[in-house]
Amino acid sequence: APIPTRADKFSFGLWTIGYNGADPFGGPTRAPLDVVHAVEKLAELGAYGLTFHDDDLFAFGSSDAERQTQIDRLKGALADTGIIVPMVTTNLFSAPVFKDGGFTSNDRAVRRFALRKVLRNIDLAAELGAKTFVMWGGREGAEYDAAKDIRAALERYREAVNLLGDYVTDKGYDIRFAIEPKPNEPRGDILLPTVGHALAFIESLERPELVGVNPEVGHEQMAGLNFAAGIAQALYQGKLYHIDLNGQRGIKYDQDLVFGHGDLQNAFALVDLLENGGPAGGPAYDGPRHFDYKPSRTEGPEGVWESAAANMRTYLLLKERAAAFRADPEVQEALAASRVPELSVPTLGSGEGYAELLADPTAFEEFDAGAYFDGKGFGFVRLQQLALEHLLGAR
Ligand code: GLT
Ligand code: MN
Ligand code: MN
Ligand code: MN
Repeated sequence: APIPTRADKFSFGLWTIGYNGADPFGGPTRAPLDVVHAVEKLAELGAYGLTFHDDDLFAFGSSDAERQTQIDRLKGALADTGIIVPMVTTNLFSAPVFKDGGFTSNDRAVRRFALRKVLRNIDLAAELGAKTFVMWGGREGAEYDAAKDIRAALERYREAVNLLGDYVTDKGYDIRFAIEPKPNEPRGDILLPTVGHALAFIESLERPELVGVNPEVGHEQMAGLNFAAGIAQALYQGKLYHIDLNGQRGIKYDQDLVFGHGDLQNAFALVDLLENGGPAGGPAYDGPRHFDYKPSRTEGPEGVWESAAANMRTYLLLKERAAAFRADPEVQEALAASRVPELSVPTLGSGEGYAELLADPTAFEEFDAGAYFDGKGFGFVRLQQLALEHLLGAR
């Protein structure tokens, strides 16, 4: 069985392993998790990184001294274990003041406070060497159509992200931003609900090169979308700056299950894409494999670490199965029979434009679509069954 190592770049949010099991219907089932213990356990299990929100490390409203104590304790644990902080994010959702959002609250004073909270945390991110700053705007949204001027809210979102771009540029920080989409929850509707919405928004920014996406498996699946396909487009657009791996079973509340404990076939396709989808067949993404899951509320402290290990183990098992899939000569033959590689051949010949296409009778006048098709299929079902059999370990 595969053993996770630092080279696998597995990271965890402090809020994930630190989730105490509270939900909208009941209180916590686990005691608070100390950051030093969290770092030690992650190192022991083979992870390489810890990520956090400001409020995960020091409670909202902490004094400067309390804040510094926790930062120093984290730094000590990092130095002792070699764990790094690849990503930092800001909590603009837990404190009651953010009930109508941070960057896009109707209340201007809240928006100014939110920006200050983020700027302060960007300084901490830079101090800890984080290269990515995630922005999940969970409260940026509304329940009621008349309550939010969506175009004004997007303009305020843009104003905020542009300001953050100015800040890291002027400070010379080596930090890029990653917007994390989610369709709903906690808001009835959240702004930038899917990867596609976020990608379009990013192009409207003053420094689009500083901003990419941090897609989460469950969030796209809550919108009924194909996660692996969304990741492929984010990669195609050069915008996959970070990723949140977890599991989700269909269109319902955000489950944050262990990676693979949801749509396993899509998880297989995702790992295959990340690990084997590069130009030469190697990795298409070299950033952190970040788990944003919640240890189930039914688990005690040992279940927290079992579930943390399960995320990494499942990823590595899928990586093994995906490698076997790619290496199987029958798969290669089936891919060719399905003409998958042919899609990479440009539709027009070199130097061809519409005039040449219009002048080519074989493309249209002489093309007998009925005879050409003649009942032949693409063989995609066979290909999918081969993938499934590799996933099941049957080949
Ligand atoms: C929150 C959310 C996650 C985000 C985190 C980053 S916090 O738990 O549900 O999906 O990634 O702010
Ligand atoms: Mn989630
Ligand atoms: Mn979450
Ligand atoms: Mn997430």
